[in-house]
Amino acid sequence: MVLLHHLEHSRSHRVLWFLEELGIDYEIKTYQRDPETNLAPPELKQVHPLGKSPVIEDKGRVIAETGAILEYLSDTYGEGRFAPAKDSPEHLDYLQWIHFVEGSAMLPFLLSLYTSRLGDAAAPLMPRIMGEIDNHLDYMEGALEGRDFLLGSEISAADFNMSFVTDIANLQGFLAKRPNLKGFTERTQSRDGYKRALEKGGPYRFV
Ligand SMILES: N[C@@H](CCC(=O)N[C@@H](CS)C(=O)NCC(=O)O)C(=O)O
Repeated sequence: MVLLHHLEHSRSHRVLWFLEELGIDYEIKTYQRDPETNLAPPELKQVHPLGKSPVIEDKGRVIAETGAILEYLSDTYGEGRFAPAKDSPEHLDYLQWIHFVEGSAMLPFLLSLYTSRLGDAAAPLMPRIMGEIDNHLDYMEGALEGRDFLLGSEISAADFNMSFVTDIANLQGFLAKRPNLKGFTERTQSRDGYKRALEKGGPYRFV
């Protein structure tokens, strides 16, 4: 059975949500963040050397990285529901979106988070960082023109991965002038599985 090592208030929410929508049996082990540092507890390093979440265990393997976890779960348990067929033209789009999330879109948000701790000293960096946040969000906004999800009318594992970026962008006020991304956020957050994941994994607040 799949075991999810779930850290509160984290990217792990999207894996929990995906497990809910897959409808498979799974176990969840929840970890609390350190109240002062906000870091994961040291026990997570016993699961995977990076000590981060999400991590899953299944069939004797430990799997880290949300994109890889979602691809693995989709391939193993999705029965074709959450990914286009490997020989279809959409599959390459799917791969690009899955990898775009952590490989590209998250970087400017992380830079913003870390440099904000420098106070005024971060000011010279902010125009470039904010420019890159806009660059990535504008690309996503354009991709969602006329479609409900990244690949069209059907939700795919790429959308689950993307939800962490759109949830953060929404919380930070970046979606007010981006109606396609705002709509995407409303569609993802209103799904029953998303809500069940919040009930099972605890509140989800990006800090
Ligand atoms: N690229 C990884 C990022 C994993 C990651 O940074 N997880 C954060 C949660 S949002 C974490 O565990 N942070 C706690 C820490 O660094 O101590 C993924 O997509 O899974």
